[in-house]
Amino acid sequence: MADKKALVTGITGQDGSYLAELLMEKGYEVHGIVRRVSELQRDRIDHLFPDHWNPKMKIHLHYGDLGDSSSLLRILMKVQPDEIYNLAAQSHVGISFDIPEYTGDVTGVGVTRLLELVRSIDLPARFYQASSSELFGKVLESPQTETTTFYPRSPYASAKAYAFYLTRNYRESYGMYAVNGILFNHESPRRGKNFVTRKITWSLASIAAGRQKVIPLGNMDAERDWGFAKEYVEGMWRMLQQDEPDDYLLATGRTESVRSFLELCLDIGGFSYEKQGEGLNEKYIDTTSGNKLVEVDPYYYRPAEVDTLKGDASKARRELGWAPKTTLEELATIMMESDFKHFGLELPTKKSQVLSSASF
Ligand code: NAP
Ligand code: G4F
Repeated sequence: MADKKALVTGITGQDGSYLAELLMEKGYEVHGIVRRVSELQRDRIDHLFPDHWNPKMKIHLHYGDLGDSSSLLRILMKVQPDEIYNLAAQSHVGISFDIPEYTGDVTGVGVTRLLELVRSIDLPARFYQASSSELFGKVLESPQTETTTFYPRSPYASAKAYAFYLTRNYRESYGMYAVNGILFNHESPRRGKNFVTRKITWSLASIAAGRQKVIPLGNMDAERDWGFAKEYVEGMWRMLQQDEPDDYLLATGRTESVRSFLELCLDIGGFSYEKQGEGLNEKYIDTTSGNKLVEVDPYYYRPAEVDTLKGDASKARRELGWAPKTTLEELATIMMESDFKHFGLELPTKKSQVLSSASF
């Protein structure tokens, strides 16, 4: 039997790169959609190509854009995928307030383009939509489950809400195997450097290397349910292997504040520090050098904030057999170690030795 074919939009992103690895390990022929950019930067997937990877594995890239139906049609017709993972999006919540129309077009209407093309050409492909815990926004209950009512708080979340309902609507209207994975925040050494966890780990490594002085942060009271991205892509795949299509939530069930994550990383990095002040005057001082390590910069405040998120992934655990394994302490150590390594440094504490042999 021929290998299954998967089409991954957003393959150059954090999740796309881990998912492509997973699918290749499972023997899939993987096709990814990439955008035209002025400078090729495909660091997250460079290692997947045959010269650097097992030559039996298959991966192909196609130029396209979620804003461009004709490119999507051409790719769908050519690839004829068995499974489609729609991970492409303008995925930054804060930036969505600056570019709301573009975010709506790509993150929201982009899903219509894909689903309507799949339907129009009668492609019998299973479809995964990357939905988000941002849908819960100003949360109406805690922990959040698949039945919690949405309360989006940003142009990004509003676009994702549209995409969520459209995916469900195509499943119910046309009998398509189209599912939503409502994923809570998941991080890794491949996380973009303008998301808060990676901003913290990268900046602390940069400070330790003498290349940066201060980390400016926004709302440190915000609380998130952070998991490890590599484990979450396994959940995506499992959602497309069920007898019947359904929507699932993936989360750890543990919530911590941005401030707690920062202090965890300061500890892992071996910094001696003291927190001073409150609100806009809050700062962290390096007690060895006297230098300021962290300050509040209101530039990073959002017009509307998602204060707290905490997911209950019981349904995924029960029906998909999916459960997170990596603790937040392990995740922070993996990320800190990777960023310290980038600057030619080692973590001062040796907590990370067991984790360091694996490839992330
Ligand atoms: P990411 O690192 O920001 O990756 C986004 C991907 O989408 C990149 O490959 C990007 O390409 C691509 N993309 C952006 N605009 C596009 C367009 N117009 N046409 C085609 N491709 C486009 O995001 P991620 O963290 O991997 O997240 C993957 C998906 O899950 C996103 O839809 C995100 O909203 C959703 N999600 C993420 C989380 C999380 O915690 N990570 C949680 C819930 C849901 P370039 O490389 O060219 O920029
Ligand atoms: O790391 P963040 O930018 O992630 P956010 O907004 O939770 O969104 C991420 O997770 C969603 C899942 O819930 C995804 F759907 C979405 O695509 C994305 O991957 O911000 C986390 C929190 C926010 O409350 C933010 O206000 O950290 C706060 N924060 C404080 N200082 C900061 C900063 N966020 C960023 N990006 N940069 C800061 O300096």
